[in-house]
Amino acid sequence: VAGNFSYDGTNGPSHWGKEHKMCLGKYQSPIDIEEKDVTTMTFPELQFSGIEGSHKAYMTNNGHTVMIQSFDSNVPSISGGSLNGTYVFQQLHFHWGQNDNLGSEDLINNHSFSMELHVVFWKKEYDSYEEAIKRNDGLTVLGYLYQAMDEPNPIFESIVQQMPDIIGVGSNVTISDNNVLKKLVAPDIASAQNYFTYSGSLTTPPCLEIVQWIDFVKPQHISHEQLAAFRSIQSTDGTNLTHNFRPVQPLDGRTVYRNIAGVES
Ligand code: 1SD
Ligand code: ZN
Repeated sequence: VAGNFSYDGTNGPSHWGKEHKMCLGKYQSPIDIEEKDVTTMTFPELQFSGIEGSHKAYMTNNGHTVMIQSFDSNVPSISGGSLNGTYVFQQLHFHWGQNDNLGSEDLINNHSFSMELHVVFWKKEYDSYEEAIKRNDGLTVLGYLYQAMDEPNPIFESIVQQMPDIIGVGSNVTISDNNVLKKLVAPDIASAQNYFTYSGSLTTPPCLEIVQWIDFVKPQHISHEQLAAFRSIQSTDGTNLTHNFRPVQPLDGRTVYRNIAGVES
């Protein structure tokens, strides 16, 4: 069962392929992005809609990560960029490491960042997330990198403050800050067009190869203390979820593009 995977031991990443053959596929994520090897490209503008304004959101400990979902009628979506069509927000979640020197899933020039945020979207044309994951262009995930520093990042305030409420696997809490989604997802306008993009997979079983990855180049920050709160939640195997990143997978001939924003007319 997908629910049984973990990040160590006999259910760890090197064993996922036994039950989930796709985890052994050729177009897996994460990858190491080597800047010297990327192909520059000018894609149409990546567009965000339904991000401004507030969203009622709640967060869950699903045993593998801290996940945030929303049932608000104001549903975020994205289009443009390297995408063909409109993609609708499903959920966001985080990946982190046992210390501040690692934790991101994708690496840049073999450098790990301390944490990575994934914002998962499904292709609207397929009517639902469940249908979309059956299609090879079903999902797109936005990746945001965070480097640990001394200074706290105010966008994580409510999440960190409410983390004690989701220590147990399966527990959830309504997030007190109705702007949390907007703060996490809306990248500042200058950085939103500065991204790497490539075709890959879910980074967790069943590792479906259906994801257009869009990784923003410019890292943001989080404090050491804020990051420590993420490591305090429990995992499916009963221990603290101290780390939840998959090691990088072979690129195997795939092209990674970097968007170079065109001159506005
Ligand atoms: O790890 C997540 C997994 O929890 C689930 O959200 C899946 C999409 O449904 O995506 C993967 S990931 O590839 O975004 N890490
Ligand atoms: Zn993820």
